[in-house]
Amino acid sequence: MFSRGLFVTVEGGEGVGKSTNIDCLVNYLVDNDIEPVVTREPGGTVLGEDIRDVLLRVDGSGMQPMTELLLVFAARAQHIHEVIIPALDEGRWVVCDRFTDATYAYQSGGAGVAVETVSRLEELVQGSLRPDFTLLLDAPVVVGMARARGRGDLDRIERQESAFFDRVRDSYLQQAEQNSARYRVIDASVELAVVQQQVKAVGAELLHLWSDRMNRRG
Ligand code: T5A
Repeated sequence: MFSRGLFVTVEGGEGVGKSTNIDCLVNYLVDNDIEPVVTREPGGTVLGEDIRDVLLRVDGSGMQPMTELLLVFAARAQHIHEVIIPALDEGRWVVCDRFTDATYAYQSGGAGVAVETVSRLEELVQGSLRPDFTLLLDAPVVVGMARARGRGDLDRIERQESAFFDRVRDSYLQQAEQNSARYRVIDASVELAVVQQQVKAVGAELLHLWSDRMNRRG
């Protein structure tokens, strides 16, 4: 367990600032001599990025929630095998923009797939792999969607109705409450400089966690 690297995921609704704050976190880590593998879901591999295109393109295909769920896990299976496990096995940190908590939030919370169905696929595809630490960037849906719209055209998932994103947010907050040891929640609706101060504090906490692990390894 302790020879393994650290698996950090960053979650949140649409446009809350995951990409922006992952950059901030990664810069902080690099300044402190940690060079993480930075990746994302859906995606992170050639095949996974192709699946991402299928998932997000606006083509009126009427994709079913179960189809979406299986595509997300297909991309994840490849990502785990090609990128995440090899990096963790080398003792490296992995910082991943979304992981399976997003599936619970979007496919289950948002689209209504049973939680048990997601959890069966999670066992099947991931075995015992779970994030060590998850940062949830939380903001009201109107705030995130305004930022997402400000950035350009909305993709297929971003075009869901706002009640869908309310359910996504509720699911994330519930997951954070149920897994409070692993989660840190940051209010991402405030000024970016204030958010980033807290992101750096999370970075410092991660470095402590890592150094404790290293010390226990001896
Ligand atoms: N999905 C994913 C599933 O349905 N199931 C799954 O299992 C998985 C893994 C793509 C989609 O896939 C779905 C969920 C998604 O719909 P994505 O690309 O990670 O996933 O999702 P997005 O939320 O669309 O990611 P974005 O890159 O679009 O948004 P970010 O990264 O949250 O936001 P960011 O950093 O690009 O910021 C958006 C804008 O806001 C500004 C930024 O400068 C930028 O312009 N901003 C702020 N402005 C003011 N104040 C702040 N505090 C700000 N923070 C950022």
